[in-house]
Amino acid sequence: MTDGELPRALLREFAAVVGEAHVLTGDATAGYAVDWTGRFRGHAPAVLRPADTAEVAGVLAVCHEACVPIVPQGGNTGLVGGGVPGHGEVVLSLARLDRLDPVDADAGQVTAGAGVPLQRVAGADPGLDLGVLIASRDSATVGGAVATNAGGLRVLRYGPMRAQLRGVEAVLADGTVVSHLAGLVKDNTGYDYPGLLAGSEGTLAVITAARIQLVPRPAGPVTVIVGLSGPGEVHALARAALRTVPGLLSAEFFTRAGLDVLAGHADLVPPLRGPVPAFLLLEAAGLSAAEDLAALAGDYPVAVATTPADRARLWAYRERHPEAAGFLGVPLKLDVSVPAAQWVTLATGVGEVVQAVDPGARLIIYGHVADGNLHVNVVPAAEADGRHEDAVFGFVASLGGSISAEHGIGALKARWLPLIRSAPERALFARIRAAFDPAGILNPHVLPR
Ligand code: 2HG
Ligand code: ZN
Repeated sequence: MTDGELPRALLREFAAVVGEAHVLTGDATAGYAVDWTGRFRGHAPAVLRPADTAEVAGVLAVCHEACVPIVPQGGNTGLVGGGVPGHGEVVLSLARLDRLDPVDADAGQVTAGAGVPLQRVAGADPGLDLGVLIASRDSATVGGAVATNAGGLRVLRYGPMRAQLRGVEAVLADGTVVSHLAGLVKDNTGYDYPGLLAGSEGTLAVITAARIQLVPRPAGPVTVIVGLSGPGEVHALARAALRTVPGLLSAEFFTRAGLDVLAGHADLVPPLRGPVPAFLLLEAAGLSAAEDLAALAGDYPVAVATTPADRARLWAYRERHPEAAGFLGVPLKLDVSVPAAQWVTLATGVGEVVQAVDPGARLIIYGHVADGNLHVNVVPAAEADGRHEDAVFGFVASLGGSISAEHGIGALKARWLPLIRSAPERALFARIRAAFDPAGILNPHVLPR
């Protein structure tokens, strides 16, 4: 099915499952058909807003029967067009699956509906926290974070979303519900399908709930921003922090270029005086955090924050970077990673690589240095016809890296997957996908089929 209207009979079947008020058509679908950067725009003949797992199952049974492709959508904060109906798919919004169970204090776990925003999970227990911290946590949802295996600002300490998962409930393409939510820490009873669904980008099943292992809330966190000469010093200091700061939670990087844009458009006064080319934000918790970070920063210029308000002020420099390129135009957001030993080559070389194919392009780089992860935000001057991706992804592949560190393949990167995944690997992906979704109705245009 492509762009156009759905048969009235089908809309009536959907309404019988979710209620007429939750079958949106026409103008009401607009906000669900575009991503927040404005780069990915589509059209949804309908947006369906089920209230619970049974209604999701009912919707999928109808879609399966009628061969109607769907795009599952959570908070719509994705960056690779994976949640946008780019080919006229029906949008299945999981926003109303927002039940958060009481925290299981014995296990330190919680079961959350797919539509629960991550920030609600993080605040569920005063002594516990969610190990995954991302800037879009107020809107990004549990289902989306699992489906994309979200990473973010504390991966060096707690791992990505997959590492927090102790189980999932999901609806298969034909409407069958599978559920494994007991939260057992040890449970070797067959295939780990929750782990497989993490990062599957809505292509294998629709996640309706997740069982999440919470982590102890970090005690007395200290945040510093250190001023450095460039990627070489950033990388060296971050590696030193990994070795010498036991309570390290984050090691984040940004440059003068992004900061200048934020200073001009978002009224952020630079954190350090003087012409500082590169910045390393470190956060650590625990009794010796302040001393450990001070010893590490040595004679470099540094800003230190210990109160929640001051820490939030320092974090804003990093967390507002995803907006920076948007002030200059519609950005391409290329999220790549390389082995640790190649990160400096990537961070210092990527500017030239982009200039070679688009001399007028504006570039802002930042990211999660300890994970080998760089966010390359490009505001193209030349046509965005794939040349920027060709250049950046080709460079990354030559360094042994990945074309998606944490945002997924989505629609944006599908054609470049062969750069880093072999033909036998892709054939295996296709067989797994066909086993889960033989009719090909689940997010058919993300990840190559
Ligand atoms: C971040 O680390 C997010 O801030 C978004 O992954 C990155 O917008 C981006 O390119
Ligand atoms: Zn990131």
